[in-house]
Amino acid sequence: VLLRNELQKALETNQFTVYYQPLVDAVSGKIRSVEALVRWNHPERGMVSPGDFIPLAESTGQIIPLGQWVLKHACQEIARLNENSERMLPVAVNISSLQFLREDFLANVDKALEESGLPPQFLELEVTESVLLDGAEPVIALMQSLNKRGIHVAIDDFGTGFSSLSYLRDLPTHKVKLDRSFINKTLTDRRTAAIVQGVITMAHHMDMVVVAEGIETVEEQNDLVRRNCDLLQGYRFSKPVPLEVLKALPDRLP
Ligand code: G
Ligand code: G
Ligand code: MN
Ligand code: NA
Repeated sequence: VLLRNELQKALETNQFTVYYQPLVDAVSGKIRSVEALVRWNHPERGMVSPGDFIPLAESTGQIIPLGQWVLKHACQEIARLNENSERMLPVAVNISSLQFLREDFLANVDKALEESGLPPQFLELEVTESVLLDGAEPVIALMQSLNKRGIHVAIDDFGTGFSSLSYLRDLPTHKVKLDRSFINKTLTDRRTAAIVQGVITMAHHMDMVVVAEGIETVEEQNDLVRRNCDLLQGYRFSKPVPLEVLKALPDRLP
């Protein structure tokens, strides 16, 4: 397959880069953390979105070296950013279920932290509910080990997988990210609004932080603030941007 070979070449010749998207405090608009999002800077096609190559990388296994590269690179860039700034930002890295469930994952996380000097409290991992496909026990054990190091795990795209309330109860996680497919329907669909409000209330009763993804308008922002959502992320505040642009963002958005 051409793309598979291209992906291999891209890994060997460093065609990937990491963009960062801020998460802001719902009340103050202050930037609280950033999410690392990989981009493929393809020699002919330009910036290729991960939606177009992550599924391929997952099917070929190339997600393992790619995911490890993103983890290492994001830790290094954010560690350096934090060294040279009074603003200390944690970085959240998306981890494929395949990568998360590998035996060497924890060792690779430790290595990325050690090599970069990023304190573990400044790393967060985002996993989706699909990580639970083969059972919750190994996932719970790994999250406990990560938590012991001070590394938090967030449930990404929450509500789109096979969300089970018992998973939400049993996983030692501190953050849920409501998928953007809910956020852009909250204003127009009562049933969506009920789910969003219900998840926020439930998560707060479990001492979890709730993030709304895909906030694009001030109306969506106001609605989620009114519903007591903790953190907001989306084009309304900033697109994912290169490190240089991130550096220049003001402390408060928009
Ligand atoms: O940045 P964008 O919205 O195009 O990302 C599309 C999808 O790719 C999202 O679901 C996002 O979680 C995923 N993604 C982005 N970067 C990474 C990464 O480094 N690793 C993994 N596993 N997924 C990523
Ligand atoms: O699955 P995950 O949540 O990691 O995906 C994040 C993806 O969502 C990224 O590809 C990012 O580019 C995209 N994204 C971030 N903010 C917005 C937004 O406000 N609107 C839309 N449509 N996409 C967004
Ligand atoms: Mn994510
Ligand atoms: Na998401």
